[in-house]
Amino acid sequence: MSGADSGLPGGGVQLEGWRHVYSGKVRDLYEPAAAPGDDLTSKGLLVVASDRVSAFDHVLEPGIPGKGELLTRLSRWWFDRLGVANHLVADASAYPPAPEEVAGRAMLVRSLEMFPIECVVRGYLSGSGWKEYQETQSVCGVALPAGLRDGDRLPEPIYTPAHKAPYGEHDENISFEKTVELVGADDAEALRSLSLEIYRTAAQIAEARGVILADTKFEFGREPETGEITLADEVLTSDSSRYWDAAAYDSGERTASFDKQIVRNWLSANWNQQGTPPELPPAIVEQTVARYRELLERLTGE
Ligand code: Q0Z
Repeated sequence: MSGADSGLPGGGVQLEGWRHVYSGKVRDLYEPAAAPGDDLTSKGLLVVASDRVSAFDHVLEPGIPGKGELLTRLSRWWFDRLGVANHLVADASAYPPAPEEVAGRAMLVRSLEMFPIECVVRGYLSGSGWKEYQETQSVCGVALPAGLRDGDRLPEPIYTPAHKAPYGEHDENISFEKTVELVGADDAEALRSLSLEIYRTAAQIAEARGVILADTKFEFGREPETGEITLADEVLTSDSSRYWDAAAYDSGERTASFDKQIVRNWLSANWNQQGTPPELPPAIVEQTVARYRELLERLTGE
């Protein structure tokens, strides 16, 4: 998406009452457009999920209509079920209203002191975990049994943190010991045990609905007033997680994730990964929306 399309570099749009702070590849972050030092509004942020989709490090054209709303609904559904402190603001009355154009894909959240760690948990070997395993028979310093294949279930879920890289750079897998250096032993241990606990809870809920949660990434922050470690960002969406259909998995399929796999497959077949990626054809866009919708329906029954 270009600045000319949206009015802001990075894809965000201008929202009345809010100031654009930052855009990731697919989401935009805003703060209340109040005078600095305004006590009521200085503690909240608006996280807006767009319909943008990225693959192979490019944001693609066109977007996936409804993606932002489907993923926001999924995040909220999970936050409600996890039983851990999270960053959602319950009473929004002190804040500017979320504008109509982002209603349904915006979350009003408390501003936390974020930890610089992506808290990844893997129950299955896939993606960068599979890559690292083939080279070292371990992932992020966690030793694994020999002979595992791509897509295999792990003996037990493992915590494989990554160091958050600046925008545009790749996160780097790190050892648990490195997270101790970054945030101290107490917080490093708390982040690991919270992450494993939330993964187990979520994987069990998904499994009961015929969905495998292969892996996922959490982000945590500290509540400035209480010091409480708090689950933040989006949670357990198909952008932050790898979900598989359990029936397909059991019949030997190892790659049909509930996300933009259709987009990746089409791009692999139609682009040599040089220069600007081609526009996605309407059929690919439609199949991808349907896949995101099916995941939401399978999990939530909505
Ligand atoms: C999340 C991100 C983007 C959305 C900052 N509760 C919080 N407190 C402080 N910071 C954050 C949060 Cl969620 C925070 N991100 C990642 C980027 C849109 C979220 F462009 N960055």
